[in-house]
Amino acid sequence: MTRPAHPTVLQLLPLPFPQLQSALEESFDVVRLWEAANRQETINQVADRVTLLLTSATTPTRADLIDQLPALRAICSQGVGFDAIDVAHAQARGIQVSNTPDVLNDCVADLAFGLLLTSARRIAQGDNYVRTNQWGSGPAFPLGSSVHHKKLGIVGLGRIGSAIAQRAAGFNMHVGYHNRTQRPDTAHTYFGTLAELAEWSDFLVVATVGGASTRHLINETILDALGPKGIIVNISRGSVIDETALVQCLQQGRLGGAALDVFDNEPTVPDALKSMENVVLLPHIASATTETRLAMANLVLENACAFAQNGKVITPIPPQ
Ligand code: NAP
Ligand code: 8YV
Repeated sequence: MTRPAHPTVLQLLPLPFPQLQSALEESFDVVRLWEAANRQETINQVADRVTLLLTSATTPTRADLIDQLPALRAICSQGVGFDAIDVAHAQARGIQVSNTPDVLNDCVADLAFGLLLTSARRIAQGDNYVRTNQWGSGPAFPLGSSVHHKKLGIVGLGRIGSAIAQRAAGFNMHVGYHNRTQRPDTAHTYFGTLAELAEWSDFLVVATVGGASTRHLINETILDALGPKGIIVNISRGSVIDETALVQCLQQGRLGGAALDVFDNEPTVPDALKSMENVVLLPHIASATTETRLAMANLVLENACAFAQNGKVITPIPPQ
């Protein structure tokens, strides 16, 4: 089969660096959908010739869009999570789907630790205390919790979870984890149920996948098992935690604190969470450094180019 010299790419959002966007446009016939005045009209005009779709982990890429593109052969996504993409639907049609695993592990793990330290050591509260001139005039700053030598539970000891465990070693922490399957390649303590892990943990970091299979995995029972001194950190997906239960447990003092990078209905964050001092909130920035986003975008481009050259993406998502 001969491949067109400049395959047509339907791009849902720009690559985050101008030089990479230019490189893409040198090798492909690019349809910049994010700029389209009428999105549906643009799709209709190019649908028959689009072989490649560029998207991201946080850009909905659903079956209804995929089905409008009869010539589509590959989807390249920026980011590792794929709960926003109908991967199984695409794969059933023989469409390859790639993501950007590994290049963001360290960055996301760094932020998970940043969140844990910010919550346990009250770093954001301390910053506010100084800025608002309470230091020296207001009430004494409350004591935090030590992080070193404590028990860290990791929900999802995968690529990112393992990078979090590495960092915990530097803090002399004890690491336990819960996956559906015990890993043969680690000495960290395995817990067959999430409730047992939460009961054991001082801090619980959520690093599992998003999507239907993990929706509300962290519910009231798990939060109660973590308890009034426990802190939950989430860098995975908001859907993994039942936000209503989280708010209730925090309001009733049944959970010590929460440090969250992700939410169920981004960018909407429940007002109740915004009003609590023992909650740290970030706008989904765990992979958002120049270095990491450059590595991710480069990998998207490499996947697109590999597909154009030899018909195969280089970091495919396994069959779903
Ligand atoms: P990964 O290597 O596939 O790891 C996922 C882990 O979750 C695996 O150890 C898996 O083990 C476990 N798991 C899956 N389903 C589970 C379940 N039902 N119960 C318990 N454990 C389960 O993925 P990764 O590269 O580390 O990425 C993890 C997630 O982080 C991504 O999917 C994404 O949602 C999120 N993420 C967020 C950001 C951000 O900006 N906040 C950035 C990057 C990634 P088993 O299969 O044995 O269960
Ligand atoms: C980004 C993410 O928000 O990789 C993921 O799963 O959630 C994040 O890295 C996103 O992919 C940015 O494009």
